[in-house]
Amino acid sequence: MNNRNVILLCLVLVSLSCLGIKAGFYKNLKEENPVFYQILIDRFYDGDKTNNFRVDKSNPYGFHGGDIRGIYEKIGYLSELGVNAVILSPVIDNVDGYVDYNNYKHYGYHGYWPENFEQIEKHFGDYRILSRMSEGLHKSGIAYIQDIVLNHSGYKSFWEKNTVWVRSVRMGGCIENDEMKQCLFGLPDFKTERKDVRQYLIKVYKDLMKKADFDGVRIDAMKHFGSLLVGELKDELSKINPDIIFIGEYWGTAPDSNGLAVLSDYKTDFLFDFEFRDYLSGFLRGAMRPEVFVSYLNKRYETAGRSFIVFLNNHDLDGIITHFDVMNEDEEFRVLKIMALLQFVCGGSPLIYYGEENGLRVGKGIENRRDMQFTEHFKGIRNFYKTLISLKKKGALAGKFLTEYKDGLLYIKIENSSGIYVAVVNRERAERETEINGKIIRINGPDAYLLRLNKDSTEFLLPH
Ligand SMILES: [Ca+2]
Ligand SMILES: [Ca+2]
Ligand SMILES: [Ca+2]
Repeated sequence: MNNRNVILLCLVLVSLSCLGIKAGFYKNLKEENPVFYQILIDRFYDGDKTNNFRVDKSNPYGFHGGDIRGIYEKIGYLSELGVNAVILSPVIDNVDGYVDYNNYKHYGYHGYWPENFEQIEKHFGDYRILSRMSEGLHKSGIAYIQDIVLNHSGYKSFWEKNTVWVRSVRMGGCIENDEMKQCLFGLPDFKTERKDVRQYLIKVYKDLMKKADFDGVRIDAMKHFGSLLVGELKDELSKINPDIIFIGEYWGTAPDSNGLAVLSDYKTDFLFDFEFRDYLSGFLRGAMRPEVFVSYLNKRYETAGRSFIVFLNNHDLDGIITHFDVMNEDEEFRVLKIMALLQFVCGGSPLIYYGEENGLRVGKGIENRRDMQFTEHFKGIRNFYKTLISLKKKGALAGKFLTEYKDGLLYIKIENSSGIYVAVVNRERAERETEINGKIIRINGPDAYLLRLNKDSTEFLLPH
């Protein structure tokens, strides 16, 4: 590019940013190889002690103090990790009260029990800090995806009294054998079959988008209100940003079952792959025959494309590590690394659940929503993740894909213009030996390596 063109380009970029239009980094999420990072705001980082009313860290179902200011302060951490986009738990006001259940007071710290859709939850901050955080993320080249609730309001919210717009367990109207009209977990359900209800919900999120400047949405529980509302919302939000990203949460989707049908019905850019983690742990535990896993992986790669978000853990499921028998620390670390490697090479778009990059243990039940730990539980795990993230972003982990199982080892080979990459996995405790590209490699299982095959050498990308 000559100097004149550089100056012209700079002028274009400057004027775009003056107009408040970002130079399109979030477009990469649709077109390239994004890595997502999911955050439960209350459990991430407490950046503002002044909003810590009723915070009780001894209650696993209560508020723990994390807030939007905390995320703002940790942008440097996220940027260094290298993720492309963060998905934040809902920010709108939730019911103040609690539900007494199993001797614990359950609060709306997770954000899925909305009350006032036109306010930010006071425990998390206000519009000012939200917009500052958004700007900070954008400056670091990180897209901001907001999780939004459209299906229901919180328990005992003021919405219950509005029987024209809402059906509820207390006021009646729930139709339990109808996925769209049931009261999910007993929560008051919006009558989204009504146009005025849809218009209201679209308006509040359009207003939120104008204030928060998010680049995409995670649509919570969309199976329970259907594609009409999702489509109308997309039309409206696209008027503000035509490149807006839609991620649909539709329980149970997977590329080789109902995933493609849901993708075409709902026209979202991404869906979650709810199946991968069970295949993965099944194979690694020895509960699944290697041929089954191999044929699953090969078929999955063909159908998943980039549209399926592949995750090991989230806030709704027991941690994948709980699928395994108890292991010692060293073995657990190696199993975590194998799972992360397979997650990044299997195709689709990987999502890191906060803390995984540090080995934060995701356990059973409420133990899947632990407080973030910014230090490593296993030394070296974060660098392992950083390498995977950087390879994924460069496009090195996509291309011609072939899996096979030979002599007790799983091989995944990926070929693209940047080279040939091979992941080798030994799921057993016994040591295995193999020859790749003229080099003898020994793997003491369970463990995995990622190699790049060069013309005259074999390079170990992982472990370092
Ligand atoms: Ca706080
Ligand atoms: Ca509240
Ligand atoms: Ca519903």
